[in-house]
Amino acid sequence: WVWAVAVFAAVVSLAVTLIPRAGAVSGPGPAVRAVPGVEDDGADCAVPAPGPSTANSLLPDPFTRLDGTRITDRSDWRCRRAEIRELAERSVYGQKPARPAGVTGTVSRTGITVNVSDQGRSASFSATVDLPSGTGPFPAVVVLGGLGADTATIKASGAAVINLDPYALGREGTARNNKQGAFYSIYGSTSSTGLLMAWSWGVSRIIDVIEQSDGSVLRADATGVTGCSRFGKGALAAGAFDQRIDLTMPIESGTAGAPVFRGIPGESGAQPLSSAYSEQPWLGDAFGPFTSNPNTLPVDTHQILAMVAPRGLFVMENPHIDWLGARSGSVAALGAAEVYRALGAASNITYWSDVQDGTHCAVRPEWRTPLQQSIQRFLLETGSAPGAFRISPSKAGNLSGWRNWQTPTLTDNGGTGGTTSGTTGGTTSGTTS
Ligand code: MCU
Repeated sequence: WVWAVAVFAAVVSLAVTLIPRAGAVSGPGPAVRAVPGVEDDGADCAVPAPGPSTANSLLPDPFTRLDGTRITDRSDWRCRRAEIRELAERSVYGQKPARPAGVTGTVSRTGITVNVSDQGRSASFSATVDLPSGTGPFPAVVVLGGLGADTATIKASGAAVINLDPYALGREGTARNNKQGAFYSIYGSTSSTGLLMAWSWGVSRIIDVIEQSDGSVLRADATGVTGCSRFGKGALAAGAFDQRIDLTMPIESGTAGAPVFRGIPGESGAQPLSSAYSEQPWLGDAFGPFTSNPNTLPVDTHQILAMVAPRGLFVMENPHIDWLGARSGSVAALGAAEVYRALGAASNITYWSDVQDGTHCAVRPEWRTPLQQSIQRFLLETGSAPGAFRISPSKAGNLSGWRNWQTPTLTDNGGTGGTTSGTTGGTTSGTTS
């Protein structure tokens, strides 16, 4: 029924909120390129077994480790991220298996095929490729589920579009104990891993195949991911759990996407946690107990967004449909922006909910320029990131009411965790356009 709501949603937006990016560094910033070939760049980190989590009505501190100490250097983020990853897998999404032993496939100018074998089982899936004009090789943006992505702008900006049907990886409409699709053909129909992580795993396997190709069509070192609505939830999971993805762009993702879980019960009209958990098996089975009490979650989505840091992140939201929880979405992005700021990469996160058209998953003129800038910056390494926070006044959350931690000033002795050489990050201020 969210579609029906969209039709009646207000289309006149209010005045613009522009939050200047105070605290952004100037001069050479951190590298923003993902580590080539490293999906889980914290696999070597010693992550202690998390203890039982205590109730916390505020957002957990992204900078405090499981052992209670706080990170002090930007390079510490890599292993702190590994802790957040572990908590997010255990409590929110379910486990993402390590890269399987057997991944093969083909990349052509029109499509990608993927064959995976692991644990004695195998499965295949495919995606279509839509190249921009020019000769290539091209960077690529994986579009999950087709909905809402501005593929014309993606291509006009110089990136290929890889259209992936998420349901090939994990179908909807099945019971939690009978999950279906390529992921579950390998890991079992009773896997406790939810559909969002199955979709995310599919994106990772596509990148594996691009890496193995001769590189004449698509560049493996310049990939993005996007999707709208349920596929926006999946796009966020893809970018958070694969450090090879340079640009993550969830659109109107709603509950189980960007919005902080802790904010949902108090946000009028937002899709309840129990509804998102039961509508489809998007979330992992382990999320069940938290639907009635998100305060006991050991993580929240500000940290899941921050797993993307310092890579490119462009969060798009729709303030006209209450169901989409955009106020809680703004709180998540503001919380994640604190991590970006601490890493000296403040301009690598953009949040934009100040849009006119209330239609769910519409292609919007407001997002065209920041989309183009994001592709150019993070996939083609030209120009500068939008680095904007354009929060609709009608759905503007307040981070200060949601935290009791302060953002540390991190030293920069060990490089920024999780990235290698490449372009420099951060420009100084947000956009006013
Ligand atoms: C925002 O994403 C979902 C939402 O969680 C569902 O409740 C609704 O049915 O569908 C939305 C969606 O995916 O729309 C395409």
